[in-house]
Amino acid sequence: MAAIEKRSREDWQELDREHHLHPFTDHKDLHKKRSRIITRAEGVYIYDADGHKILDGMSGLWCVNAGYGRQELVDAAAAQMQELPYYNNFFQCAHPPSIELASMLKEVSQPQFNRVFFTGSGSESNDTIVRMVRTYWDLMGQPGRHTIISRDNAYHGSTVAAASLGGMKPMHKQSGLPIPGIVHVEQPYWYGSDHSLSPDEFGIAAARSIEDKINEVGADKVAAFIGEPIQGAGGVIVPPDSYRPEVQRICDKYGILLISDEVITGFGRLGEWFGADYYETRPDFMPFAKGVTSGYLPLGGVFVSDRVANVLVDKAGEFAHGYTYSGHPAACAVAIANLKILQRENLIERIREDIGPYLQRIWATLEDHPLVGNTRMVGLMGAFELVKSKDPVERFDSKVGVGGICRDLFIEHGVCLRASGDAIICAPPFTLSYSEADQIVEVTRTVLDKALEIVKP
Ligand code: PXG
Repeated sequence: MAAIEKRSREDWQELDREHHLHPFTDHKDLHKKRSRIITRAEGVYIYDADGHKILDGMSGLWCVNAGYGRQELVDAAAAQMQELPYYNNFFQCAHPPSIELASMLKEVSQPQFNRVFFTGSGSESNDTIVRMVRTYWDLMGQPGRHTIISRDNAYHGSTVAAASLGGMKPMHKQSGLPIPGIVHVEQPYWYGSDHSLSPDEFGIAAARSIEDKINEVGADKVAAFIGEPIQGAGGVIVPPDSYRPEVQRICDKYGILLISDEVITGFGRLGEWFGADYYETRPDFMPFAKGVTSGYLPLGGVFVSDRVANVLVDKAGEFAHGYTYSGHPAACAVAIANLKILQRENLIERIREDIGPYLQRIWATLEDHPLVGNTRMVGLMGAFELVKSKDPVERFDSKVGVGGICRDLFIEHGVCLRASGDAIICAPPFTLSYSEADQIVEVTRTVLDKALEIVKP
């Protein structure tokens, strides 16, 4: 029996406007336009309250990787809720779903990972890491080693520590962030540079900015470096090939812990289980969330390498940290069922060898459009950059809002993609068919033609 009353779209919009504060939203602006009310979903499509069918090219918020309407995930949640809807993992307790999931996660991750700490979200996972990293160095007898290096335009979540790790200036401005002991270096964004260096030279230089920061802060004070393998919310910033090996070399040289934020890239999006596998790095921590349950229930966590976990286990005594919903049984049961779907349907191989290369190929053809300056896609994680002119690259004035114009046109034409500034982002469910991939690219061409009419001088 549905718990939600059926109302008209207008009623929902009115109640929403009166009572609901949304995440990352300009409410004054929203109140003029009203919310789009999404009521149901199936496969790769979402449906709004007026019955419009929209291809969800963003997998919700980069999370519904197995697609919508998976009865198996619904059944897993319902069965677990009947058996044990809630119990915690505090005070020397555990339950089968959290134990089972922790051991499954060990199987799909790199060999240094034998333990996992559960949270409810990616933000909580990154907050957990800040505390674990600092505790680790305290226990190692180096209590001065508390500084974490991150990057400009990174996104690591919205809690106080996670937003501090992030490099989004507008977020920092709103609440006196970052907290002490978190510093930022440049992002590996070659297309956004002046192109005086080749991509590989630029990748090395961007990685060396980490080394410069280590020398500036003092190597004995730097605890860790955090980075998304590919920045997501920042606009799908794919680093040059030279970048990751150099980052690994620098972390190894100074003994700095490497954190690979896998909240978006984890569980197959790049055609490997994790971004660290794709880039062949050996992180000490991997925060995750989103795709672990395909978003059907909220769950996050942190893979903790033996290097750190053994010290915590042996020396920390009680590590005073945890959440009521750390390892929620229903969420863990859904995660287990979701991982089984990824394995049984070979969805990760499909991204690596089949639908990934297909969408990448047709996505790259968009570069012939006058508005498209640069396309990029790894696995099923891609973007293109809207530019005023291509050579030399000239950007639109931010007042034009070309990204927002395109995003609205996409919705009108039945496809949901996301704008990050003037980058248009695409991260569809792993079940995307060839014809659905064609639909994304065909609609994109229509949208770009219409946007060009609107923004051309
Ligand atoms: N790390 C990364 C790399 C993320 O992308 C988080 C941490 C935080 O996860 P939670 O579960 O606390 O939201 C994220 C989240 C967007 C968008 O518009 C991206 C995220 C969240 C909401 C919107 O691209 N990423």
